[in-house]
Amino acid sequence: MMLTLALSKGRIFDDTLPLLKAAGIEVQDANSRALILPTNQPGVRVVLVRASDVPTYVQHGGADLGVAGLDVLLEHEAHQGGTPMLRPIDLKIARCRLSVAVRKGFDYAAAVRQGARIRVATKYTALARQHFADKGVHVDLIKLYGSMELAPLTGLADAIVDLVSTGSTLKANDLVEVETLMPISSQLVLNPVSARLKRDALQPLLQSLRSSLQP
Ligand code: PRT
Ligand code: MG
Repeated sequence: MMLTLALSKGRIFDDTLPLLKAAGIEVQDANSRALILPTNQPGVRVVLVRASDVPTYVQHGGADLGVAGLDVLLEHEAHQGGTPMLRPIDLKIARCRLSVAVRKGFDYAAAVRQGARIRVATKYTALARQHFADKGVHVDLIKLYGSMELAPLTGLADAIVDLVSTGSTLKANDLVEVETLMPISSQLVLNPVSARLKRDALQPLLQSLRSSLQP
């Protein structure tokens, strides 16, 4: 039986490799251009997909399991009618936070207090919509696919909702963080059918991952 694990190139791949290694799985040909990578275990392979495609692959069985940021996972779930996916392990990697940021000098508190309509640019439209609805703030959401930081600087938006880690990207663009929606880390997500049908292969892998997370 083959287990297929979906990962995205970049920080998730880089931070997942050591966890897999500690669990006895070594990804091979990691620097090739191939999108399917074998591992030292004949029953485990890795597929490389876009970060935002990991939940889609796992949900529809293109992969049995995957690693996705909580940001990507919750946004995916919201667009799929809110049904939560199975996520048995918080891997605690690729940590950051989802925050609201505005241009330095923009009085966010006043705009919110006055009940003004604010324009918010983000890749996370569902999470942003929910956040501002909970606060009772009227927003016009502007969907972007990247470089959110540019939106307040060009007058496209008053605020952005984006990931912040060190804060240096905001700083370099004269933006300030004014609110945090939630802390983010990467989650192991499981296809529900695989969870049942491939249980015997999955359980030891999940167990080793859990123990490799213990400090
Ligand atoms: O790049 P692509 O469009 O394929 O996908 P992606 O951008 O979603 O992938 P990737 O690898 O950049 O991010 C994958 C996951 O890493 C995200 O879904 C998050 O869960 C997690 N993660 C952790 C981050 C960051 N930290 C992070 N700092 N993802 C993005 N950033 C970006 C942020 O968007 C901002 O532009 O880094 C910038 C801020 O960083 P600081 O350190 O300057 O604050
Ligand atoms: Mg990126």
